[in-house]
Amino acid sequence: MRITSARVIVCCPGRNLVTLKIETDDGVHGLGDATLNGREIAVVSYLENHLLPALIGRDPAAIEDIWHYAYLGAYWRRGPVTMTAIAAIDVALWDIKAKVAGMPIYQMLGGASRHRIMAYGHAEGEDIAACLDSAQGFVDAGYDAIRLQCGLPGVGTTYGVPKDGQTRYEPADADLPAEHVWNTARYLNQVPKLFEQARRRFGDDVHLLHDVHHRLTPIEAARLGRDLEPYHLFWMEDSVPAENQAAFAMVRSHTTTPLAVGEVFNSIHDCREMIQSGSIDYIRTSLTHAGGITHMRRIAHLAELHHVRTGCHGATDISPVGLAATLHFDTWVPNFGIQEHMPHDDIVAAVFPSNHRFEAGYFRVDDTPGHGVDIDERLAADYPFKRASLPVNRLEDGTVWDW
Ligand code: KDG
Ligand code: MG
Repeated sequence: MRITSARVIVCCPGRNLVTLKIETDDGVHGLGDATLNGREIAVVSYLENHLLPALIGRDPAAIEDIWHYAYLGAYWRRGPVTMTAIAAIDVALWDIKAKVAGMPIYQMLGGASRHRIMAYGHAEGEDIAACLDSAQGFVDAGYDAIRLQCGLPGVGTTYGVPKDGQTRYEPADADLPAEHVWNTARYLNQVPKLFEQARRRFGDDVHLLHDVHHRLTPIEAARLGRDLEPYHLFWMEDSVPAENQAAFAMVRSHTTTPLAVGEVFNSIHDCREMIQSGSIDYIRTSLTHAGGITHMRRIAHLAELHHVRTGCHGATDISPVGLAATLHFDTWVPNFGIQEHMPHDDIVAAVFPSNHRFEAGYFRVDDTPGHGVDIDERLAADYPFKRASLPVNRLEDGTVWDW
């Protein structure tokens, strides 16, 4: 079997999504997710100009060889653009291999370790009361895990909180970056109150999560972790920017609140030190941004040695193709922790037909051979690319800050 064509499909059914389609002379095709939110066209160019021409004529079954050909062959290693492009090829090739074998991808990986996948939903609100009301909807729907994000008094919109008058905060829709304002002191005072009230209202049986979104210094994160200890969080995510992996050891030394990190990582080298030093509890790398199934397996195996569990990134910038591949990974991976869930709009689901099921806070993976998601190219063509930027944060004095 040989690869006869490899092309990128960019569409914007409410948000930009980039899909790689690899076709073979046997008529089997595979799809991979190549979406890098806010930097989509950089990956398209990397694929079209550098990687795809070299795929034509190759054996699609040689996944490991093609992975290393793309990774080592660039000379310039790692980085989100490179690793998203490689991930798209990798997932498309796993899709082809599993279709040829007549199996769902999780069977190719070693079979199911679980029959359902626990996911957490996003509760959000402009203030604590609104956030708790939003969380109530998830409790009533049967979710066992909920992420809570709320606005700060006197501070405009912030990550994870809907913009004025809107019902949700995603996707980013500004042509050029919107600017948000950030106030660490108010945040550090507000978040423990949110979780105190959440525990009082929902009791101890629901898992509660929070995303700091990289906005604290290590000692501030240590304080927040300590202040949250009475409320037994499932995790505190991205508490500090992680370019300095040693910062996590410092946070860890001060608190028993479990730590999660990794959605912006793109290789095992970005998390090796913090995994090996026992500084984190959950690794959140995504297949879409960290080299596909082939590389995520390596990260998961390293994590397993150090009691670190997975918690794959699953915001709506992971397309239904990326999400489906992740669900197969989650079904197989022995050290699974949790899966993030943000529902895609109906129109996205129409462009990417799939039979994977989501009910009452749990995914159940469908057994269609491959990863089980296709693309309706004619419908996708009705939604052309639209530039959209993630926001930028500034402190109240104008200093640019982590968003
Ligand atoms: O593209 C950026 C989003 O994926 C990110 O902001 C979402 O932090 C996020 C999360 O935990 O889902
Ligand atoms: Mg996050």
